[in-house]
Amino acid sequence: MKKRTWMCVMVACVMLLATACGASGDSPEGSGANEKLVVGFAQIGQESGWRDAETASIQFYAGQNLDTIDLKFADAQQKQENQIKAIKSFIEMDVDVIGLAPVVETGWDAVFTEAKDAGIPIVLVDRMAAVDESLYATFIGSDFIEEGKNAAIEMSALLGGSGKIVQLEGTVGASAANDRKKGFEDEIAANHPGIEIVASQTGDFTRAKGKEVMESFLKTYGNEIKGIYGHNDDMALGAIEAIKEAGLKPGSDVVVVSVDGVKGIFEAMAAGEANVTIECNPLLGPQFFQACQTLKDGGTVEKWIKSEEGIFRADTAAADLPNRKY
Ligand code: GYE
Repeated sequence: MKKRTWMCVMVACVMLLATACGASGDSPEGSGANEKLVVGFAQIGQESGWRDAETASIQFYAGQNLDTIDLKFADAQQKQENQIKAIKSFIEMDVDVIGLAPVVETGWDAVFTEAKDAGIPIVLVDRMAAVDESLYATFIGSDFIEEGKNAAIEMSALLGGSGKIVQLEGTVGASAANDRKKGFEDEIAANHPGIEIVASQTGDFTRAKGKEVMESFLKTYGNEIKGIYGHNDDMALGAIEAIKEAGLKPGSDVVVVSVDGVKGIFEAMAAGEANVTIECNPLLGPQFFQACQTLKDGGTVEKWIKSEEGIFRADTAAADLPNRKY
């Protein structure tokens, strides 16, 4: 071969190599610059209006940013084992970040360690996991103890400091249930001696179970019950149905305090059938993806990205309703 032909072959080879490097993202300088953020999200399920709003927020944000975000979404149908399976498959796919709303608090150490060993950060969304801080990057969500405490203060004020009440707890073992119970009960025990919690049972954060459990409470305690505290609005809405079917007036005969701030409870408050909701923000999509991007870029995020939330009462519910986003 002539010298010129050799030169051409060599130049071509170098160019090919350069293209190959660029395509695989191996070149140290350009690495990741044009790549999408690949995120796996292991959702709990569809137990409540709040959960649906959170899912919508995450999917909407990803849908608006299809050119930069690739979202792999899994619905675990309330089962921890399904969430663990989803996390394992995200690890296999080598996603950039894994998002998880842990259905229960415990039992995550092994799979979180697998993610850590694979170099994939975990972002906890809306519920906490009881693991060492080194096993997750950040928790984006609310202060459930504070929510429970506020619910207790509101309940006591509605009842003038005394009366028998019942509690509808969320999913057994969920951080949102554990802490909303603790915050509420600690505040009652410390500062509201006239309030007596006569019964407390899980309604699994669903409207149907909330109704069922309230029916059984009403059978046992009848009109002795002066208030119900629901760990979420959906269970409170179920309880409201049960109270009405028992011939009592929710909102007055039995006061209703719950957590979330979904539209349904604002409608109930505007109709005089519920009294207070402690807001818990489900619209976490934008914050979630921002944290994921920061982590992908090698930046650091706060260990707890706390939601800012309010307390809403029946007297302003009709005016508040048009402004509610979920
Ligand atoms: O309050 C409830 C939902 O984890 C904060 O889960 C969330 C809770 C929310 O099902 O409605």
